[in-house]
Amino acid sequence: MSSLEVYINGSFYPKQEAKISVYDHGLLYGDGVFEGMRAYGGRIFRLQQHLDRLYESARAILLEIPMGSQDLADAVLETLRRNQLQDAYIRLVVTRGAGTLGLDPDRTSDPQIIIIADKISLYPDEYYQNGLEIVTASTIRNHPAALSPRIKSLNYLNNIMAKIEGKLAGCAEALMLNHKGEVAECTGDNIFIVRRGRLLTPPIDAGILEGITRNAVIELASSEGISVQELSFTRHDIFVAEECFLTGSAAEVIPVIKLDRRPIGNGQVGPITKQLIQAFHGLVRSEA
Ligand code: PXG
Repeated sequence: MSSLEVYINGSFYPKQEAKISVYDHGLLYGDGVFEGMRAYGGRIFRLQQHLDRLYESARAILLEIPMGSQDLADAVLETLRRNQLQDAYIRLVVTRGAGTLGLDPDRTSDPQIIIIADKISLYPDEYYQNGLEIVTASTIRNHPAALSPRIKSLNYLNNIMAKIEGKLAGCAEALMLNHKGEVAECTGDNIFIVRRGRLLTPPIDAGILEGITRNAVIELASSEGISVQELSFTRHDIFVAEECFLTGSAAEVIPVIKLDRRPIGNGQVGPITKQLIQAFHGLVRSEA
């Protein structure tokens, strides 16, 4: 297959030639926003919701995206077509643009709009079949008064530090708590538990990213007749839960069978998790 083509500000470049300035504040300071989404059968799952979240993230950091939502949607779809991808992972990035060596965002110009469409790299199938083990990171999620966790900014060091802790403990994901010690989310995924037959997930004000997969699973659970509530909980609730799983655009719905080396429920992938994984696959196919 020919080289992937990357969209930058209205033009397409072969992957190796897709470059932006080293003076870009996205690189120098992580000053910018992004989205990660998935395409199924050539259609992007919940594209409008991803775009809405991107524009909200940008607005929250006073970054004006120099392109309307409809044109950006067209650009995303064009990037997918050009690369002849049906099932793909799409990364949409908007940086503050090149500027002077100083934090001042007013001394930058030309925000860069970058769209990369590439093959999806999934977790090994083993994890979907048998479940993941996760550990609690000592790195907490961003304090909302420092930087809102609702902003999907290019500053992911907080989550990367937690991810490193997870990997050092031999786990592919790590649980992050909020500044109150409650469960927030994992480094790139939202979390759900099943307790006494009910599905629970932390509310947005627990300091999490409002995941699009999370919201889809909440809707799915309701339509499947599973009681679902957005409620704050602690690690205790996971230790005594029957089931646990994570959701994210990249991971989709993935079971968790151990937290901090302690089995959750009977240590096997649970029936409600299996039901929701199935339902999620049905949903993405039906929307594709
Ligand atoms: N929480 C956080 C902190 C995220 O970054 C999610 C939850 C899930 O949200 P969606 O909308 O995707 O259901 C995310 C987003 C990766 C990767 O490479 C994943 C995300 C972001 C960046 C990289 O796995 N997930």
